[in-house]
Amino acid sequence: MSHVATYLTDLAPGSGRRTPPRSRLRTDAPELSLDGEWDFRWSAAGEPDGEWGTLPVPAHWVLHGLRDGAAPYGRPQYTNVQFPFPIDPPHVPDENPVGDYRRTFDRPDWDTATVLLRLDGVESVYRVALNGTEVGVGKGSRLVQEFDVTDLLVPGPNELTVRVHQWSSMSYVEDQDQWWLPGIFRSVTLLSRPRDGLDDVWLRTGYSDGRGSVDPEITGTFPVTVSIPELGVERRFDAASDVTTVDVGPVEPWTAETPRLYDATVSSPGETVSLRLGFRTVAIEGERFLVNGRPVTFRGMNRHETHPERGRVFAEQARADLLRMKRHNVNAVRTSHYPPHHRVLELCDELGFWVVLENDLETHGFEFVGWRGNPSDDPAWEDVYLDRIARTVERDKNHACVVMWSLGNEAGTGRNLAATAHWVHRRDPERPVHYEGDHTAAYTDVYSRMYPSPAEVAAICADSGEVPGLSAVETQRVRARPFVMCEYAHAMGNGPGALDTYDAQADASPRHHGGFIWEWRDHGILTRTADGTPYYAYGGDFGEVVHDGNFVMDGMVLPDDTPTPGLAEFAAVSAPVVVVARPGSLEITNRYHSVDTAHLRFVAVVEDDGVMREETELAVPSVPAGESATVALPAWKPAPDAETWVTVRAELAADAPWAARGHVVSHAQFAVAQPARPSRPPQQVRRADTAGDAEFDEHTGRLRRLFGLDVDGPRLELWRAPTDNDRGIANDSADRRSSESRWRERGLDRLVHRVVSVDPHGPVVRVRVGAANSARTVDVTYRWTVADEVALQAEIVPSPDWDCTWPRVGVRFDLPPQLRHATWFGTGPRESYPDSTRAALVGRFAADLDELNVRYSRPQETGHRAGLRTVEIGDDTGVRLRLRTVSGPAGRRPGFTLAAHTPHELDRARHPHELPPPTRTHLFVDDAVHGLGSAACGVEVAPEHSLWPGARAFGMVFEAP
Ligand code: IPT
Repeated sequence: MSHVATYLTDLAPGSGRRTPPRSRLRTDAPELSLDGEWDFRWSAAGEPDGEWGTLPVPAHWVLHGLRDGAAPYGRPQYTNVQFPFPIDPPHVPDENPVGDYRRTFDRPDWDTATVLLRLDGVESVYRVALNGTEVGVGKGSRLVQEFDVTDLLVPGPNELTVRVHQWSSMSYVEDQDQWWLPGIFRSVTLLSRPRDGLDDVWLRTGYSDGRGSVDPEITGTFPVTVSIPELGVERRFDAASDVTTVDVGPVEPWTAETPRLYDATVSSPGETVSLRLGFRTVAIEGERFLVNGRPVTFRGMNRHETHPERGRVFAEQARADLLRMKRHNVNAVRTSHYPPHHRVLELCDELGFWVVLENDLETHGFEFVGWRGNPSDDPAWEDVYLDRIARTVERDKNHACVVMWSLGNEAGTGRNLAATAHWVHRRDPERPVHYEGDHTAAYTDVYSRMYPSPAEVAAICADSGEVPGLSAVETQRVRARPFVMCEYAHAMGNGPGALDTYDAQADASPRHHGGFIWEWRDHGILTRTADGTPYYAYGGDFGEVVHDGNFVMDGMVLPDDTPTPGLAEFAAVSAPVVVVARPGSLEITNRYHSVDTAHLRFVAVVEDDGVMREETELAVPSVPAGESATVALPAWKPAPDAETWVTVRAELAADAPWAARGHVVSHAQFAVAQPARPSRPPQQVRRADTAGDAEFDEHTGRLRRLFGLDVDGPRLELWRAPTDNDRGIANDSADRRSSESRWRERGLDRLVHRVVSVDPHGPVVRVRVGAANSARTVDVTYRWTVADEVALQAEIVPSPDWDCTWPRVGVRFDLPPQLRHATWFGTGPRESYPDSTRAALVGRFAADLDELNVRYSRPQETGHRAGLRTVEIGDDTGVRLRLRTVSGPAGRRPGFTLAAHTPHELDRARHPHELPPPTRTHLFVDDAVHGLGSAACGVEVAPEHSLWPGARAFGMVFEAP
């Protein structure tokens, strides 16, 4: 006989006084919150028998004290696919942390038929007792569970205990890519269920031809009255058999763009519940996914519940995050990979998002054993699967925002998933079923892929030819369905690239309904080093036996809420209104689902060398959804001695709930003309004095002083601190190696330099660069002209045997560390890389070192700004150095990076706090850089954005301040 409680390993979905799942409703029936400080004791294995302390509910016990570096109750563990225990289903190790919770409450004075105890989320399995009598066992970490405790309550004080186990058989179906965070992490509430109350209410809404409808499904005591005061609707049903669909007359429809909600109430003799109704109809017609008869394109985010201090405990931060999404042109959310806190759905209804609501189900670790024993195809697990999907659908079925149900994530395939699909089809025929693991669309309604290459997307959207990996019949079947990318463009570290490629594909095909970026936020956990330095931890930082490192830091927003450049790129690419501006004309394409452009004003800004000349509001007629219009633009004259750029912005004409008037929704730019640049720098620049302004080392030919500054350089640099994408093996990689490993193999991280010759006339300095035990070389010639100005031309000739891309090709100058400020005319304000250029505009910008570089939780390449014209670099006393680039063939110009650390320093650090204190400011002038790609989980940098070795020449001119 095992000493382990059977509920830890059985395959029942729970037991005891569990009651059937139902909607989450706002009710006038009284409730008693049991949140707050509970008695708590803990054991790393076996029954806790020590002293009782306290712990708040809701909270994860492993996060308790962690922000101060303490860990009284164990530590979080991060794994992606791996199970952090032996794959021995349904068993779990004896080393299974247990938390005992205890609190008392006074029995409320309720005149009530039934009292329910509701637990909104407990990870992973728990047993509840009231006054010493067992109430039941709850399972399904992110699923609400109610228990009937009516006859266990006693007058006066009642003692409630909950024993929570970290691991159980259910851990095998909760293997999502996230931290393992045990504890009662959502609320606990006592609910009075009144006599003659409402057991469940579902007001299914519809919208067609300007009219709304409500199709009620009500269980409870009749008569029941449904009212929607704003629409003058009040319908009484005397019995369940009387309930019929109600035509509510003309309404404004609900969409993600027009989240119009109507307050409604449903009253029985003993209870009134309130709902907020959005009228909309979801349908699939052939290959099209429609809401209110119009196709939807998801420009979405995968959203986990994560907070650096609270973990998956809900925080009102969720609202700020959703507002941030709205401001970045995100119109959809996939609740990866479980139902979120119920407030999130209310917020999505209110703010407007298309939501794909996902079940709490993932068995990904079975992949490591060839899916042998996968619960998804084992009849013994069927009840667990059906129970989970029912609890998911029932709780949130009233939300207008939910337009699709997702059966789960990465759970292989099998009969239990097909059974859950059938269950959803029976229960809610309106909303389509999504599940990516159904690779042949055998039981789901949309065809979903994660991280497809653009080539695969093209094949799916084509009408002939093969779809990789599918038979002819399967190909036909998937092409007959709407296509979505439930995950694409992995936002880990610096990246992803090629967002514009994916966006263009979604635009081009009626079958393609867009996708969801992986993912919205980094999951970093705030903690401290032994010496008290705060930092955001990732996998491995808590001494886990197995872990997946910083794969949990793959969001568009950093743990401290900082939006990444990837998010700015997403916003630019995903603009609901596409603006194409060229001399004389402006073309506007409205990509909204249903709103016209009347809420936007279009503004043209004319700048000469980045200096504002004029700002004009353009007269643009309102463009209906799905249509385009072209309007004439004034003919602006180029400035005689400057670059003139016109930027057209589409901005909010009035405040919206998610952004203020003036918020830019879309932008476009064009150059009025590119006159030849004046050969002389602007007048205020002092002429260089050959003798004193530039001093070179006579042996190395390197600069020692420049305009009185201590400067060392140039030095050819081909290395960048690998990005997470550089480190990843792309799913379309031919040789299954990362860029980083190819680069390191060729020694790009350990180049050494040999001065070949220094000709003092110029000077002209020749240097040969190579790596240990490699015959590959790069010859660099630095041609200086110190006459009226200090000019450098760098010429680069690689030996012909290079066989891998280069991360960058440029030169580095080391400057005094006080030089921390840059003002430049070039692209900005944020960084850009060859496959992530859409957020960058040509203009004049200013930033200091901290703003110029992104503080990724794992340090890596950051901060390249392409197309530099001029930059002024200064310290607190003012500008100390000016540099202008020389335009090369086709007007191309080098880009720049200003950084406090070298690529080698960044490369060596696993966390920002491990970086050495800065000793120099490093200025890189790069003729070219390699793209970003999405290889951390996805595809390689596209060939046209890859940097291949070749001969190049580029120039720059230094000017005195
Ligand atoms: C995919 C998972 O669905 C998601 O949870 C996350 O792990 C993501 O990858 C990577 O961060 S699954 C992967 C095998 C493509």
